[in-house]
Amino acid sequence: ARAVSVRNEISYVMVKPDGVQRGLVGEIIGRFERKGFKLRALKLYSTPKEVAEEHYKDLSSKPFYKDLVQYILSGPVVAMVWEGDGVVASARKLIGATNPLASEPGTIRGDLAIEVGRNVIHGSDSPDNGERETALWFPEGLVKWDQTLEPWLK
Ligand code: 3AN
Repeated sequence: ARAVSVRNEISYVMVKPDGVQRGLVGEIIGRFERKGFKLRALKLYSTPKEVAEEHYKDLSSKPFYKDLVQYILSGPVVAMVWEGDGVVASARKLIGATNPLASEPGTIRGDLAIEVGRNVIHGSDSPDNGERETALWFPEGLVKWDQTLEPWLK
């Protein structure tokens, strides 16, 4: 059994520099808002090199690792944390497959991207990584707030 209620599940979601430069921030945030997840943190951020390297450290042996880090550092990102029951898996569905040419239409990558090396958005791939990445990108912590007009969505 989980020690923490799944209702507190969080995903670290990031509009990558191509998404920011192409003006897709509102479109992407809108999809998460309309789905009904709860925004817990949000910032436009010039990523420090150490943060980008730590974020992608599991990929450090891949041939594309250097380009990947360079891409993430090429401009500001929009860093976010979304909360909700099942948010990690659901965000991955909203985002679509890693290779945008294989992503289903209707997904963010399926609708908005064509290149794996410019795939617009990141979402955590497990609840544990949601926690780890959130701690890395938001050491200042999250915003605690009540959706006072609940229950619109449960
Ligand atoms: P996802 O972002 O869908 O979780 P991962 O974790 O396999 O995908 O890869 C992390 C990031 O590495 C991807 N978002 C993509 O930007 C980059 N990446 C993955 N595979 C490739 C590749 N073959 N060439 C270039 N970049 C890649």
